[in-house]
Amino acid sequence: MRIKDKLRQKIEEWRPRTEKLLKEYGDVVIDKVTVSQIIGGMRGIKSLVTDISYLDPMEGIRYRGYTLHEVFEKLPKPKGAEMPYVEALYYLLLTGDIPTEEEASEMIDEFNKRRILPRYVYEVIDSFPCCSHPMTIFSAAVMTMQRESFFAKKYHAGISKLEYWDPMYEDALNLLAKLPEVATYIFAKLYRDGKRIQSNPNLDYGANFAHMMGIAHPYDEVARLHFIIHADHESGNVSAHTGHLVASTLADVYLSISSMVNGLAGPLHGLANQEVLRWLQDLMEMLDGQESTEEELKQYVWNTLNSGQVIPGYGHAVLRKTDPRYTIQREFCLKHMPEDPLFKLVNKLYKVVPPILQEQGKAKNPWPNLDAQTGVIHWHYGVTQYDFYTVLFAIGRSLGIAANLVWDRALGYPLERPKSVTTAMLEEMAANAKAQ
Ligand code: HAX
Repeated sequence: MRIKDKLRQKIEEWRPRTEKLLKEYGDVVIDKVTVSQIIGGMRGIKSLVTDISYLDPMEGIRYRGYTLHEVFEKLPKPKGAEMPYVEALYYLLLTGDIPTEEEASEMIDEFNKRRILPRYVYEVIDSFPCCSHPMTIFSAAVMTMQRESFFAKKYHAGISKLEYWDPMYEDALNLLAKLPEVATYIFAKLYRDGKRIQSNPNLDYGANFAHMMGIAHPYDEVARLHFIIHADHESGNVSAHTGHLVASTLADVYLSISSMVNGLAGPLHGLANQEVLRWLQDLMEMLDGQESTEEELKQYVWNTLNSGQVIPGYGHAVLRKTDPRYTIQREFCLKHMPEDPLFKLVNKLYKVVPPILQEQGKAKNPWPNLDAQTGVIHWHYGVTQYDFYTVLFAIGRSLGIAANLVWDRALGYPLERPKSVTTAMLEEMAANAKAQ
């Protein structure tokens, strides 16, 4: 028998065992967790500590105890701007305090003096073969800079554990400051003329990103908005958890953030924002420029579900209400682009999709997550290359993960090492536990 045929046969024999475990023993408790939690991606198991953010299923995310609306209201903003400084958010994530104007400006200086990208990073980006995904290039560019790691050098020189956080702090700032330049050069290479727009040291993080993208106001507000709402979602989501997991081996910030970018690049996680746009574009094409009726939208949603696919931008592993990150973006759209056809379509879908997911009865959360709205805004401002959207997510998420990594080192969180069991062991443990 050919190897692959043999493997297929074994997989088909094995699947009913996993299905039976979930169906008949899902609620059985083994060592304080249920069989369905052991098999089902460790849902809800409390096994991580972070003080940077907390996700309540009904309320959504809080950064350092502040709701997103409070964060947007309280953080210092550039003169005349609607959205706060990204640097001020990083100050909050790192210290737990809302910065004064002076403290925010100190953080802006810290970012500013670390912006310059080593030449070899451009060369690495230049060397990627055509059709590489921007997230792949972004991850590689971050990893390329690992040779700069201050932590790695200090560790090899023999530093006290109590001081580990200090070089992590330096690495984190050094990397974060460079991400907009990395991302916008990837954008220029893949989708523009390949020429980079020089960074402007007089601009804040968000405004400089918009400037290097070559997009006018209010895209600077969009950049600040997006970097802030994507920054953190407590520690159990795949990207944050990956960053933490890799760092738990005492890997440096570059290795950890590059790994988290890879986790973010999966379609069930950060890549969902590009999937939403692809799905919406297919729908627009089908509508052929005509206004959609509610019936047509319902049919389109059902067709997606009946073909075995998920509705991108809907559902969540923790949230059980509309994601406040969706709501904040919706408020931005209502203010700045209420007549945008794509936004109007997303708004209509907000009414149509949840009842259908409820009727189907599978998704525990039928409400939209942040990815349902993100791409629509970038599309409106001319970034129609939807493969790029997750790179913006990655810049935002790096802020939260970097703050977590500094604190991971400060508090000396150990190497992660959960325990696995075999299917046969689980079957036996589940049967014994059920019999008691
Ligand atoms: N459309 C169709 N089916 C869905 C669904 C959706 N949007 N959301 C969940 N389901 C299905 C699941 O696929 C699962 O089906 P099976 O039992 O056949 O495996 C069932 O409902 C139960 O899933 P769940 O417990 O409600 O959700 P999970 O915690 O397993 O998964 C996901 C959470 C976000 C992955 C899921 O809701 C999903 O696939 N959504 C669409 C993709 C998406 O928008 N991802 C981005 C999420 C936010 C994020 O992390 N951004 O980065």
